[in-house]
Amino acid sequence: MSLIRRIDLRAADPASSGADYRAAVPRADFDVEAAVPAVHAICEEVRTGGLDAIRDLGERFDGVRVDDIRVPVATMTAALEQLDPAVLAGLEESIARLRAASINELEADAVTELGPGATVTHRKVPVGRVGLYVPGGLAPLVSTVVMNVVPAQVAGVESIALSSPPQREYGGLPHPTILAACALLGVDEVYAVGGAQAIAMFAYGVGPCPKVDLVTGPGNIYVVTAKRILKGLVGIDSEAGPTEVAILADETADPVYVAADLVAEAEHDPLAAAVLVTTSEELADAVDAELETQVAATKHSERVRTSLGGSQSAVVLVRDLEQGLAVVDAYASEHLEIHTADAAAWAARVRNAGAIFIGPHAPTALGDYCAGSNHVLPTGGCACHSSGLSVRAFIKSIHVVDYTREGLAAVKDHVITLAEAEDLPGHGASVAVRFE
Ligand code: HSO
Repeated sequence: MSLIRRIDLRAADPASSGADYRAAVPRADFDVEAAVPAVHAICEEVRTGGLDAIRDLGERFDGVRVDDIRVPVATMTAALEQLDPAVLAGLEESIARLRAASINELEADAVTELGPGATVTHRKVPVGRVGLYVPGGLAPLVSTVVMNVVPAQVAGVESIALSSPPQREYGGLPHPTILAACALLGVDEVYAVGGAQAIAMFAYGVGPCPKVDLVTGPGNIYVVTAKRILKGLVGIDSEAGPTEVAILADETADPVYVAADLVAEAEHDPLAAAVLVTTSEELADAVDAELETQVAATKHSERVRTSLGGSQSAVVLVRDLEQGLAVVDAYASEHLEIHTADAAAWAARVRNAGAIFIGPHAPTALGDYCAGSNHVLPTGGCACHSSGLSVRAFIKSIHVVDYTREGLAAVKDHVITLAEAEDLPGHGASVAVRFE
């Protein structure tokens, strides 16, 4: 009996739709709507109870009451001084690569001359203040500090606050590696607040934390639900749920690599999804066998078993790579690896994925830390409409309209006619009056 279930789509109707394929490869139960009442209550508690409510909620959910939720800068500096030099070197490389790719992403203002004396500019302006969330959870995701902070800094955000859950074993502070990364990046406004209460703190502005304009970062179901509830009051990036990888592979793929990448994904979370879509039954069998060995040897074996054994993970057999492409496109995975001959050509045809990893030497773990891409990516199928975190998430544009009398004269009759068509004569009059 294999660790991961098998779904055979080779005989599926050639006219199968994206919806058919999405139904065939379901995701883990991550019911944000069901969590709304509980999370709404938490947000209300924070809104009405302020700092005391945050302390109470920390005690209830994180098992530690924190009096001073803002982490002293000296504590972060000390964490950086004590950081393992190898970890420091890794963080520096990760920051340098992401920063280089982020700088390259910056866009100039878009200026359009529409005629004499008629100019419209989309002026790119960074958000003023952001709240970045870094989960504690099953692992201290220090890399998530980098992935949130670097694009915000490159975008030119002036005020950056970061929050991460208080840890009982560290006296109510976030994990020291997370604090060290904040110090390394020059982020000095850090809060020991986790979960939905952190998002509510950012959105309402509570205690020492002034309200932010935008919240970004991944989190558990409470964090995601709080983002959904508070969206509008603050901007959000995407709703990042349980992490997932889809691997599209043919007979040229190396089963050892494929299995290792499935295990790496499953290591995150019992709800993580690891999906292999392949044209090769031989590869599927070899990956099954490899998983037996690798899962037994891996540190978080129980968690990996739960994830691989869950209904959200599967080995999917397809009749050809065209069908495989249709399946992975419908699935719209957070991470998509392509292990086929001509992997780059197949990658070029993908419409829906948070990030694509091409060929045998671009495992998802590279993107998690050091590729220069971002690892905060759309999950749960949201890659069909959303993008991963990037500089763009921290920049908005202002439409600047600069017309002279001559420029206005050229379109005044159209404005007046359109205003009349909408039965808004005052609009037309506001233009006509300038020419009387
Ligand atoms: N794979 C996670 C990010 C991460 N992995 C952090 C390791 N550390 C979501 O993309």
